[in-house]
Amino acid sequence: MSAGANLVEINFDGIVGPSHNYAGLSLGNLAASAHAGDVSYPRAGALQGLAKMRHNMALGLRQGFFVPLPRPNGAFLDRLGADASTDPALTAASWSASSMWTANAATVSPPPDTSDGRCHLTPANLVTMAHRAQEWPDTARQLALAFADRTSFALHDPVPPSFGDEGAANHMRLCERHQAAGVEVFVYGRSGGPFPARQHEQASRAVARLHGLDPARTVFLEQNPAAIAAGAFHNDVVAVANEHVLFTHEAAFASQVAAYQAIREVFPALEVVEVPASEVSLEDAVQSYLFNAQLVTLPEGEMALVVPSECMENSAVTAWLKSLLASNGPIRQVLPVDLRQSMANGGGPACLRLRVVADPATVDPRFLLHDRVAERIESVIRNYWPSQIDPTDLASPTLARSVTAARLALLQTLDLLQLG
Ligand code: SUG
Repeated sequence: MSAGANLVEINFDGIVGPSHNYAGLSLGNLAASAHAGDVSYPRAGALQGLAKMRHNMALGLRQGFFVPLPRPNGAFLDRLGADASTDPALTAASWSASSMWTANAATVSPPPDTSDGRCHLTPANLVTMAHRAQEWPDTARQLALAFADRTSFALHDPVPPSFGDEGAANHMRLCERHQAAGVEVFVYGRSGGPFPARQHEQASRAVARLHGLDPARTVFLEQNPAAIAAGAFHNDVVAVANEHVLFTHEAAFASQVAAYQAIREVFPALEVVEVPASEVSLEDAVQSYLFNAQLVTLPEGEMALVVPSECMENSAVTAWLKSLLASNGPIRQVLPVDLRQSMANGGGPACLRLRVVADPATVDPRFLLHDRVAERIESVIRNYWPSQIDPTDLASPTLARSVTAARLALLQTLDLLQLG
């Protein structure tokens, strides 16, 4: 394809799975650690996620979705010679609903950026965290179904395991408009701090090569170790880009000046909206998830920032947002959404979505959201998703059966039983 005429940005959100729980599995993810052991509310969480999708559709944006992966994952425990009595952390890992955060499902390079004019996707290996490393084979199956049109999409194998890859959460794209050739920015971390650096530089470089990106239009930046230490376990906790705008905390990158310079050299139109640490500290940024917003271009052409409602409860962040709206900058609206169930595990609006620039006609329609499908999804969630899960219940065979049945009911209603 590559003609570009019908290319649009489609956000594919992960439906919050019926096994959503708080087990504190992600070292360096401060929200997840703080909520370890709490009772979770999967039904409420899934309805919050669906409401966010509908909110964005109502703005005139294209919306897709991915279904939850099979949980509990018995094969994961089998391969470790474990069962539900071995270790609560392993059991919790096998139950994790973490695939909801589809910003970690894959890295996506749209057709205008790639050498063969197809949209390239590489599933993230997510090797750093055990509960996430089990995701990619099922994610790859789902991507292969959603993007089966080989004239439009190229799917790669994940980068080999020693090089940690966490997908689009550490990848940004700058462009005049989504349909035009862009500059792709990969952000990696270096180990050595108190928390794991999940994105390996070599993984980012491999993805760029596999996707056939023009080296002259590809930028590699190091994350600020202080940001990782403050809880920015992915770059999308401290920066987000959309079209020509980079919205970033001033302490996001190892060298902020060098980062802007490197991008400007290949993308002179760059407009940086930088938030100074003196107005919003890294701690406030991580607590509120201000940067884990969806920065979107509305059909009328102006940009809006879809932020978690936690931003409205942080006085430093609200003060800064007020000044943003009063300025004559490119971001004209701030739209809060309630994602409290996902947020308590460290997943804001941007974590829950994977951006794909594609012609919707080339995507399997079963993965595209419209009102009637949203109603059917809502009805399955209301009828089948557990209302609450106590982490101490995770070994329960009864709960396992209801979680499995809930997923199958969703697959059935979406005509996706082949993913069963
Ligand atoms: O990998 N939380 C996820 C949150 C991912 C957020 N994604 C982006 N920033 N794009 C993670 O840390 C918590 C699971 C638990 O503790 O049960 C978790 O996996």
